[in-house]
Amino acid sequence: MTLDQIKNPKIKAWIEECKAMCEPDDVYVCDGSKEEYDRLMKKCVESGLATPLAKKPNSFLFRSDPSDVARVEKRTFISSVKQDDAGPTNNWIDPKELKATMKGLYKGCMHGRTMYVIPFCMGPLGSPISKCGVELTDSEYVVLNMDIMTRAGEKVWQYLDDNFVPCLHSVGKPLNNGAKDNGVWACAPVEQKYISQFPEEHLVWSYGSGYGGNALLGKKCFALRIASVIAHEEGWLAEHMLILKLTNPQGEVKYVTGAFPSACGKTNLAMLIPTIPGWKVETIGDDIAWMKFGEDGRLYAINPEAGFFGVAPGTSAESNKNALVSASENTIFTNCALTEDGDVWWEGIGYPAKGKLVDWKGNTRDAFPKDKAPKGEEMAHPNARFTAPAKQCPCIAKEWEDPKGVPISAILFGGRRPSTVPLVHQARSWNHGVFLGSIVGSEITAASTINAAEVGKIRRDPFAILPFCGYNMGDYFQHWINVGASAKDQDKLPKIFYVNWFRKDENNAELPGGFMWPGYGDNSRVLAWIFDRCDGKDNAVETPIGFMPKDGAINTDGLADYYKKTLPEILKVDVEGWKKEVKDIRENHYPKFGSHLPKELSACLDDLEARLSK
Ligand code: GTP
Ligand code: SPV
Ligand code: MN
Repeated sequence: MTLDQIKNPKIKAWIEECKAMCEPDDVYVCDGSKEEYDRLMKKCVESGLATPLAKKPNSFLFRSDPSDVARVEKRTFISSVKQDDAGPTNNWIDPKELKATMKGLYKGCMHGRTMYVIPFCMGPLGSPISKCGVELTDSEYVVLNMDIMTRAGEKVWQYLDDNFVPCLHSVGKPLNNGAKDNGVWACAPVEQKYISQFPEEHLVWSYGSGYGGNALLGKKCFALRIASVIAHEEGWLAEHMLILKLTNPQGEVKYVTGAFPSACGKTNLAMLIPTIPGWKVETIGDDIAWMKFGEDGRLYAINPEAGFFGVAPGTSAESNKNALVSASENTIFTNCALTEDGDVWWEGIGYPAKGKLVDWKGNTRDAFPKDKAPKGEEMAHPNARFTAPAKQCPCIAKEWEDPKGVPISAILFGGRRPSTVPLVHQARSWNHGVFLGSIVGSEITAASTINAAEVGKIRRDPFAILPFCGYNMGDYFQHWINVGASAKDQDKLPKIFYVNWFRKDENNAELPGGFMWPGYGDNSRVLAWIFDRCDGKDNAVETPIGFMPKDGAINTDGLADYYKKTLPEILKVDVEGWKKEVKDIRENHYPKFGSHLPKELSACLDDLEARLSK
């Protein structure tokens, strides 16, 4: 198809307008075929940007620029007409001003490049919950990744209508006077990067970055920032959540979603291999969930994506075998290290590298004697990623593309909290669950900052959606409360839990990585408790913070002795720690939301404080 053949006048006019502004050498409408994928990948290989991997069929390694290795939250904007609508947690610029600035940057920015038109659908084709968009980009890397991460190409046109979400992207590096990239990753300097959402128009403009969520605009920009706005308008939920299918030894099934901040374990939990016999976990999605009530009054979730853009470091046969298998062919690797025999390597892959490696910056270095490199000298960037088709996942659930979605029984919140927050506790009610979501905090990871010095500091990341909420976070809290209240049958609402796999005791040398809980496959022990809670099983005690496992209710069969010893510690209420938590929420967190903070949440905070003082 050519630009002239696009039937929808609104889509065509928008593309023409962007073309006139960006001035590409040519415009190419993507059909999403394998032939097209191979051709564009060949172009990347020939230019020196991509390296084919001898050890992995149809797989390629890209290295980005050191200034372009993760999302850039400081350069991400919610450009609503009123600043109050962006709220206290988002960067805001007046849309008129931001558009003027960005138009200046976009003017002629695609010189020497092709503008690719990518029609794409978020969610299974034909699902009533799915939504379509069109991304315009001057990056072949983006086209290739979007091809894996979304349903893209010819087949999408029949679902595209005037409600499409327009997504404009440029790497921000025009090639004037015959200049070439020469295999160097194209992007603009940090101060020129803009990842902009215009919520009233359901519009995305991204400039200057070619990496991940900054550039694959179907993902965080559309499926979270814009979709959260649409969900607010329409009464549903667009969330930074994995979706998993959990089957107990009796063959009974429950579906669970979980919101953990970036690089805090969603992909791992979604693909977990249980260490307790008889239980099974299968994957529906690993990063984003769209949830709507079904006719039967239950909340149904779909995964709007078609692939995984997963964190590579830490992924090993032991920690996440299913992710490794998913990424064993037809995969794009970004910022991993390259081995002499044509494979990828990263810290925590589970075996030491041999001989020489080309690190993520392109330098050839001797492998470190151990699996781990000193901080700052990693062979793979800490936010190195694999882009793999979801259908290649060995544990993908058969219903993962079911257009009606899957009914959710439990919603988990979590993050990296080295102290205070126990392994698991359950909310007393929906609104108490919204309270737990609103206070989520976590250590900052390399996925959310390009500034290594910030990694490890704790920040509040409500609902794990802090960088992805397209409107005022206080109104978002209220929306969650309203969604609960709107349920036809309150008993059918999912139960809400707060989990923490990341408690630490640095003084205990026995503990690998200092973690008091083994995590990964052993998280199935907690999932099993949650499963039974959803059935109302008598396996809990009430505490000041919510319901927690009764003595012996967490299965510890086969757990190493040192974890059996730390378990009581991570299953008790740290009253002093929680009192500090209350103080911090009261003084530093909740005041940010001013009059937008729902009264139900201040009531939960008062209630928690009173219970802790009893
Ligand atoms: P995004 O894609 O950025 O949204 O990340 P994510 O939430 O999907 O995180 P992911 O599952 O990719 O995990 C990120 C890092 O955390 C990896 O290095 C994992 O090895 C590590 N990790 C995941 N689960 C656990 C766990 O249960 N315990 C510990 N200690 N580490 C974990
Ligand atoms: C995250 O940071 O939460 C990711 C990676 O899932 S990115 O797509 O780059 O946002
Ligand atoms: Mn994510």
